[in-house]
Amino acid sequence: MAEKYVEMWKNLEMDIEKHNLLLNGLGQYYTSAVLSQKDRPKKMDYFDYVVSEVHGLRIKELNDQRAQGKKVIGAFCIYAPEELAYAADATMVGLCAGADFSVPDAETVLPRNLCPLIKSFYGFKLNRTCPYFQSSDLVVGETTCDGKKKVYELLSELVPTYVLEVPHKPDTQQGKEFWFKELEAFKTELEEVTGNEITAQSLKFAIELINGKRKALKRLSDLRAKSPSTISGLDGLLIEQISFMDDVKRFTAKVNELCEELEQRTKEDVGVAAKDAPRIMISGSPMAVPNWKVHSIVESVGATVVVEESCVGTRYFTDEVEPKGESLKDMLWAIDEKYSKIPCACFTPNDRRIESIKQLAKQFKVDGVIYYTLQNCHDYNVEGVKVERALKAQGLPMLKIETDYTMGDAEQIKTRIQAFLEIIQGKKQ
Ligand code: BJ8
Repeated sequence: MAEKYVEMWKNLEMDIEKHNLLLNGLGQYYTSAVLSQKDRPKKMDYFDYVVSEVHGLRIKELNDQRAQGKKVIGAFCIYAPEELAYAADATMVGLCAGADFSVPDAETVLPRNLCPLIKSFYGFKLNRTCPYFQSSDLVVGETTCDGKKKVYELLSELVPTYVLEVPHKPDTQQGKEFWFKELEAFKTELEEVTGNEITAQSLKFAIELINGKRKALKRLSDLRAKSPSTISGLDGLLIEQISFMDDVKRFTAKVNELCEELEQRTKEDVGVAAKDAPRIMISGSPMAVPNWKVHSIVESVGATVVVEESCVGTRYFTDEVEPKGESLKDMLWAIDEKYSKIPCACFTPNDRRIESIKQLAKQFKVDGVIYYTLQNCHDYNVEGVKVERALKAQGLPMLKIETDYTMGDAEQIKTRIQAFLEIIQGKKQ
């Protein structure tokens, strides 16, 4: 891919040499972790193609649109209301934040004992190897965890950054009213950046567009509740990751096509894992592309990941925006309602998340939960205590894994997962 796009990357002021190193590493990792899987659905071809062009053709599409005046808004969190961006005729994309590649660069500025996701995104902007960052006209941050909040101050020195203030008790009336004002302010900011007014009509269109994407992802997720698994957890995760980068309409259509194939597989009883393979839920910190470590390990030892209770997973698509009227205000309130339900561990209390985990465990008939925390992510780490208590009450085992983006602990994690699976097998017998 490199040759074809060098000019474009140069125009985006990327570090070409470093970026080549990144692409080579990613290509090899993708081949060994993803392409090597057996019996993948045919419709995964499209998603493999997207990944092969994720720094190429997709970036060209975005920049061709920019040349015609359309803006690109980069984001890191599912609290950034993408409906508003699309209503302003902009495109929202997820920014690079899931690789260790950029962490050493970040550590020349940031403290080392910080969440790898935060170090990763800051490093990607610093070392100019993320074409999504380089193509963004505006980056949207949010006051969720402290690490992110403070790093956005530094990030704003490198790229125009707008920070949404998120209420930390979003379920309260006060929280909802506060968030409504933030949504109005973000709407104004987007109108200024894009030069386009957000109208009731454009917002309605955007809500339907994004609801369509969430519906397709939910359809795919619900299919993963069937046994045997018709698609690997790793492929399921990959699609959830791609949802933040690809063209929304095309992506939605392709996910629905894949679902049709999986429905057929279910009818024919075709699976990618053994019928009695332990069914695992991964719950915790989000896994941005190319963070495939835990899924790969779990599935390499004979279990199957059936659901991700994560922002790259169910927290993103469980609820839709459901306006109760046609006015702009009605729709903004519907966005307010939907986003207030995202059970991020940054919020307090966060009982909605515990309830959601219990419900997912039932729906997906899971045998155990792997609680995944990125190092120094205090919110998810501490909340793990309550999650473990709730699962214990349901008789479900939980394994807590705290890790970063390096592969140094892969063998150790594998050993722990194997021991966890033995406990599950023992319980089953
Ligand atoms: S809504 S989970 S996407 S904030 S892992 S950076 S919390 S220290 S990413 Fe998140 Fe939005 Fe919440 Fe979801 Fe901080 Fe934890 Fe790192 Fe995190």
